Amino acid sequence: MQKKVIMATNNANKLREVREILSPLGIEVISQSEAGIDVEADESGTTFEENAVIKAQTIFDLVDCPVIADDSGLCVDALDGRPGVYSARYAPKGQECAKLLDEMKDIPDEKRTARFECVIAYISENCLRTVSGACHGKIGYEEKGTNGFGYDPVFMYGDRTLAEMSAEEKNKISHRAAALKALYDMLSERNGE
Ligand code: ITT
Repeated sequence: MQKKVIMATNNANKLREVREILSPLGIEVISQSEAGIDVEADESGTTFEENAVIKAQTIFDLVDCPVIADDSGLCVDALDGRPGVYSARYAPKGQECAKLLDEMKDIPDEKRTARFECVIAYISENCLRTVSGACHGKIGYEEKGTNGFGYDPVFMYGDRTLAEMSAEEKNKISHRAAALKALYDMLSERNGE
């Protein structure tokens, strides 16, 4: 894997987590804003994979460096996989957990299963790859914890929410960590071919 990549995102929390995971592996992650790019890709896809590729391609067309993009979201079984690819648009920022808890107020414990999914797209001059990762848990009954972002305060992993975990703990078990590990493994193998 190249030692420097640009990350196509406007989400500072994602950027932070990707850096926390990739820096110890010797990979420098430059944000699109640090690269001087101020664009918002049109996330018109209906799958995480489509949107991850759209975001990465939009930035790759403007730079001379490998690009990664993360498309991710929360899929709740009792809601037939919603909010899924629409997780960022489900409610105004900061209100997503309250809205989800309200929508799930009558759902019994055994039906509160959910998963975070993440697809990472990687594009370089001669390569376009996607990898995915998931993190399985349950939706709790109240917001707990102040770490993380998005739906972390209501996503139970064991007996704690992701927002109650340290960054280090979350980065061992998260959907994003799993996808990035798959990416690193795949690109390391490819370099060794
Ligand atoms: P970019 O497209 O600029 O990367 P975004 O926030 O719009 O940023 P997505 O379209 O992929 O990104 O939407 C992902 C949403 O899913 C995100 O805004 C959160 O609401 C939720 N999400 C994804 N990963 C999460 C995580 O680790 N913890 C909590 N919520 C998460």
